[in-house]
Amino acid sequence: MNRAIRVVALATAALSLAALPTNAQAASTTGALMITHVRPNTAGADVRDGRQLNLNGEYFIIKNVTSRTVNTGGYVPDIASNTYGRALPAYSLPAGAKAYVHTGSGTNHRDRSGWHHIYRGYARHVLPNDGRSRNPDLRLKTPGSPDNNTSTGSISPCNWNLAADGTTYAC
Ligand SMILES: [Ca+2]
Ligand SMILES: [Ca+2]
Repeated sequence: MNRAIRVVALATAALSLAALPTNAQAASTTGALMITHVRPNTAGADVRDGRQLNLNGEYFIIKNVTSRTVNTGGYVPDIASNTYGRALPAYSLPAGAKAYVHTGSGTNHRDRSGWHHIYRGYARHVLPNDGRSRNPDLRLKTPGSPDNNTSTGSISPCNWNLAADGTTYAC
């Protein structure tokens, strides 16, 4: 490699390093699905006059990290502070694809931008805005795992501590 080419190569390497996210945490998984982001605190008021608002503005994002389609059915999001979590509905998430997992109701689908949307069908918010008492705040577990606040079956964790209004966090 001559000197000019070497300088260009080094500059390119520096640029790609600068473009990397700077979060101290990094999303991780030991399974087929990984939680990459979370928005625990829906934008605006969560409840007004006893009505739960903007339920689908509360969500977490999962990614299929494999090279094959994965059925999300049965995976257990354990929020680590109770034991009434609902397993994910059946949905075919293509290889490498990402899905918003919304708290409220809707029809599971892929949008025009290529993002997938999965709905849990709750009538209230379920991700704690204040997760300071737990770490992690959310664990994704393999199908059939217990929703019991332990790490049994856990493949991917996410932690956010105190979530600001309408803010998305990297896991
Ligand atoms: Ca919440
Ligand atoms: Ca809010």
